[in-house]
Amino acid sequence: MKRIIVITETLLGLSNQAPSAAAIVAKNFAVGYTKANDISQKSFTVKAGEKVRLEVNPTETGAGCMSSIMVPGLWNKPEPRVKGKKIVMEFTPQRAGAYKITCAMGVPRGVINVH
Ligand SMILES: [Cu+2]
Repeated sequence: MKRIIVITETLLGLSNQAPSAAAIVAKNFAVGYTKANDISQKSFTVKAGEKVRLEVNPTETGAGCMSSIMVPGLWNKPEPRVKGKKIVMEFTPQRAGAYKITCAMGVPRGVINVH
C-alpha cells in the first residue's frame, strides 16, 4: 500500500508535500456506460483503507432501471446516468466485503470486492 501511495504522489507532483493519506486516491477506475452493455467493467478489487475513485462516463443516457448508479454501503447516493455527464464516486472502504453496484432500486449490475 505504501508503494502505491508514493507512486501516486510522484505522478501528482506532490512528493515534497506532507503525505495526506486521506487525500490520495490509491485505486482509480474509469469506466464507460452504454444501455446495451451497462458499465464497461463490472468487477473491481480494492483494499480496505485505500481511497477509491470510480468514474463512470456515460455515452448514452440510461432509462428506467438503468438510469442511475450507486454502491450501497460505499456510495449511497444514486447518481443519474446522463449522456456526456461524468459521474465521480470517491470513497474509502473500511471493511472487507462484496459491495454490489446497483441502480437506485437495488438491482445488482456489478461488484466491488474489498479485501
Ligand atoms: Cu433499477
